[in-house]
Amino acid sequence: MIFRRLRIFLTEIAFEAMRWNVTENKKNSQRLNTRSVHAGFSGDPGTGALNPPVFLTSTYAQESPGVHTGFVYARTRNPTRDALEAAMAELEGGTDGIAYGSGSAATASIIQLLDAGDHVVSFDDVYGGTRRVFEKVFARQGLSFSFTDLTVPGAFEAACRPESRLLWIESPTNPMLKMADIADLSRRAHARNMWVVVDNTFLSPYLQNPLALGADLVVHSTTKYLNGHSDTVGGAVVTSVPELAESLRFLQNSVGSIPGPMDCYLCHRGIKTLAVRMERHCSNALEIARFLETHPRIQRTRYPFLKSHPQHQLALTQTRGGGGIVTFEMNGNLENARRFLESVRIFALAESLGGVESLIEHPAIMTHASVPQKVREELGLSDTLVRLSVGIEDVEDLKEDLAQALEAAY
Ligand code: P1T
Repeated sequence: MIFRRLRIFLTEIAFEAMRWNVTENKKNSQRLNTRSVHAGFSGDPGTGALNPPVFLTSTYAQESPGVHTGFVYARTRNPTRDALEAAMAELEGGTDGIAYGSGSAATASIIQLLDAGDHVVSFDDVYGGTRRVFEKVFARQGLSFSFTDLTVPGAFEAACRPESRLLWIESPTNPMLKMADIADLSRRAHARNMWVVVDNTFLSPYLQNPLALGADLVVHSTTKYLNGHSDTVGGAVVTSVPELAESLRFLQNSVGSIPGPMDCYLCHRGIKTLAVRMERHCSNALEIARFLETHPRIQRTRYPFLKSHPQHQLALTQTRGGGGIVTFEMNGNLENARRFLESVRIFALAESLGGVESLIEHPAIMTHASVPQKVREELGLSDTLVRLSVGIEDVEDLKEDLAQALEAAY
């Protein structure tokens, strides 16, 4: 009996030591590359293992009813998930990270913080699935949503109502890469007692930290750059507001939209190379954007670090890089776009983004098919709009691939 209690006590100390190390790392304010490698786990105190163990368990034995190690049931807590959540919090500069089974589950969880009757102001050009869950799921439950172009001065105020509680920003947006001034909008939303959420999926914490700019919640589809290898689906929310963290933890446990331990491990492993991957994504994407911008078959190329981007100056001050996504409109019609997308050899024609391999997709038919056609037209999601997720391959190979597919498309 005494040994078992001692074991429980030692386990608690070990996990506290792990957390303490994480806090110390944060205090040291290490630089981004170092933080990506070490965030969330500083070695297993028992064995010295460098990587977090994968705890494949649904439950934990208790010494006596209510006497336990702090781990009771795996929906509520799992040490492998704890490590990923600590990493996310550290990278985004928040106090609390909460992990989910998908980015969509993370999005839904934030909306579940609201009450029937509340109103959300959202950027108009968000991921198709985000608009879908707002309009097709939560609107049925008494919440209302307004979609507005946050790049237009005064558009935010015009969309607000007395019952507005939340501002939803995606920056850059999916797929048009519009950018919102997070610091300015956060000030204006806070003046109206609204919470500010930023979906930071497209840039990752390596390139943009919304909490430092004034946002209250940052949300990620970790499926993308954080994992980086296209082998898990996951999501995360980070905040420094205790009240929001507590409510999100309660929801995570009550609704149960958690990731499994193996997926947490894989995502955390991916994060270790986030910094080097993002550097290559950015340099490859910028070069491809410049190549497309001068290509005779391309009408318009969008990339935040091109001088022609409407919010280029904002991109330079708000972010540390343009990211890996490039969107462009081709000349011609849907048939040309189809032939182009069928002709690529290195780029894979697939939904998703942020993995090491380059992907290409047609937003109107694929990722944003759930957006009503009228709205797609208003946003510019035309039949000839193409989105690239530029991977980390040799950029010359990627340019050659796009060039030959453009040749084949007409
Ligand atoms: O796919 P999931 O992990 O559930 O994440 C949803 C999501 C949330 N936010 C943004 C900005 C996203 O781009 C996504 C998912 N997007 C795609 C699958 C896509 O191809 O655009």
